This record gives sequence, C-alpha cells and structure tokens, in this order.
Amino acid sequence: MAAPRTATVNRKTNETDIQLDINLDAKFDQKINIDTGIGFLDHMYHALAKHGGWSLTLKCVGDLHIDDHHTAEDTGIALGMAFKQALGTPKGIKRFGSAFCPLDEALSRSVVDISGRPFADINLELKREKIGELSCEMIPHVLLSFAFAAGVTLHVDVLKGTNDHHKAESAFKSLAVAIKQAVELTGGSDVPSTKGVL
Ligand SMILES: [Mn+2]
Repeated sequence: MAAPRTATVNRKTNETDIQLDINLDAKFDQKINIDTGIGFLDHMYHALAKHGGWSLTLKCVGDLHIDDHHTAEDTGIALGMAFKQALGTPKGIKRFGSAFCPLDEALSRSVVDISGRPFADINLELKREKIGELSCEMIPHVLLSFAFAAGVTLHVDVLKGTNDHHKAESAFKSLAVAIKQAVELTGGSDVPSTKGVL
C-alpha cells in the first residue's frame, strides 16, 4: 500500500493569505473544510474535492473589499501547486482521465492529461454576471490558474444546460472525476510517456 499523496502549501502575498492541505488518496475518510470567503467558490472547491476523492483544507483570507479576483485566482494557483507537489514525479499513474457529469439539465465533459504541459481550454457557457458572490468570468480563470500551477492539460466543456449554478457545478464535478481517474495508481512504477519523462 503506497503512502497517501499529500501536500501542504502556504502562500502569502499582499493580496491573499492561503493555507492549504491536500490528500489525493483520502478515499473513504475524506475531510473537507473550505473557507475562501466566497460561498460559491467554496461550493465548487468542495465539489472538486468530494468527487476527486480528496481531503482538502483550504483557508484563504483575501482582499475581498476590492473584489473576488485575487482570492479566486490565488486559491486556484495554490491548489495547483499543492496538487503538483502531492503528485510528485508522476510515475505509475494512469495519466489520462475523462468524465461526463450531469446536474439535472446541465451536462459537462472534462478531459485531463497529467502532462507537465500547462494548458486549459474552458468553455462554461455561463450567462450571468455572478453566481452568489463569485463573478462568472472568474470561474474559467480559476481552472486556468489551477492548470498552469499544476502543470496539467485541461479541456472542460459545458455541453448543455440552462441554469448557471448547475452548469458550473457539473463542470467541477466532471473535472473531479476525470482527475481522480488520471491520478489513479496503476500498480506499476513507469512514467506514462514515450519520452520517459513528464
Ligand atoms: Mn449546488
């Protein structure tokens, strides 16, 4: 039995102060505690952790008196840093993952490559200005920030839906399930690349 893949990230700037602990292998003993000061962002990170099979403690004190931008972006960066650190050298993992998740009328698809190549193509088709206190324009930006800090390739598309809360939530759920698949241990120890390195 391999040791659980865990990481701790403390990231402090003049704009945000973030403390984050992640365990990618929490399985049936998940502990999730998210407090960014933005309710809907907490809801999305909670969905990501829950369906990704993670334990995640994330506390951010950000400059919300300005707006939600720094808190949303920086928590995405910190989560990406923690994910990368927890994964370590990506040996003996499936590397690719893909998933569809519905939430009522909304349907999303996520495709993930733990590639070492930061890239994100995110199409959420959100129509509202904000969901709760989170600007809709920040939601793809959170995923982009995560992808670049984690060094992973993400393609996340909302395929159907009319309710923006449902669309965003189904997107995060599908991403969670895709990531869970991609980081799954194969039982081997090879680097899953023809290059021999990721
Ligand atoms: Mn919801």
